[in-house]
Amino acid sequence: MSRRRSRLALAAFAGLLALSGSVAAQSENRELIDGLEHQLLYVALPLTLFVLVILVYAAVKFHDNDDPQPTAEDPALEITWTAATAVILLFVGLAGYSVLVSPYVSPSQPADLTGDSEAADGEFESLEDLPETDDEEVVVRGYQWEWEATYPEANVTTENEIVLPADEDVTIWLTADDVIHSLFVQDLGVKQDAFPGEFTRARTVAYETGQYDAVCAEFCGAGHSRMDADVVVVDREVYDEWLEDNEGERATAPEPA
Ligand SMILES: [Cu+2]
Repeated sequence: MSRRRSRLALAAFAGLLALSGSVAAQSENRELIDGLEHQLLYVALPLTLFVLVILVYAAVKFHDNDDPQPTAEDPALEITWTAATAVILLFVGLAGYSVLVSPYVSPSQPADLTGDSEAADGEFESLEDLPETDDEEVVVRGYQWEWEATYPEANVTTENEIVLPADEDVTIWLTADDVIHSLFVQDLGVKQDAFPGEFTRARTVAYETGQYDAVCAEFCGAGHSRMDADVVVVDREVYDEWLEDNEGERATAPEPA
């Protein structure tokens, strides 16, 4: 490759890296998901270009071929593309799997945590039934069409606001009153269904303080589209102080510093 061409290739690669975003992820989940998307992009882009080039080449070269011939058999070529496809699919599968098994993306659910394989979903109907975790815990209840968050540690409640401490493992215990809802916080890479009469677990560690949008991602009736909430991530000290100041009360979220 000539120097100029290799320089061009380098510049293109650098551009791609810049496009793929060097911005720090807001949470562990987001970082894992973004990383996977970039890995898949780096595989998909050259493949797409490769197919396009062959397509254009074939269209230009054969566009006025009056005597088309059947393709000759070429076992070596066929084995090569079958093996190459298998390798690529294996990579995609492994890359996806390595994100799926993360304890943040797919946290252990109540029945896994108790280690009781017999435990049915319905056995975790109240907070007291839930297994202990080492995480900071918030209980989020979805109902038509609001989200209510409770912080068991200080019995504080917030309406359509979910306050989380930054840089801390957080478990969100989700449940619903009426129909199935789903808490989706895109910027934090969190999405988990909430079912009536049982608890599901979402988990994350948020790295950036600030305010994030949460929406309901499961169609749940006429008010579904306005079933949203703010996730407010604050420093640990702010979080603790806020809990203390509002013990046993309904509160509004602190300012994200
Ligand atoms: Cu909903």
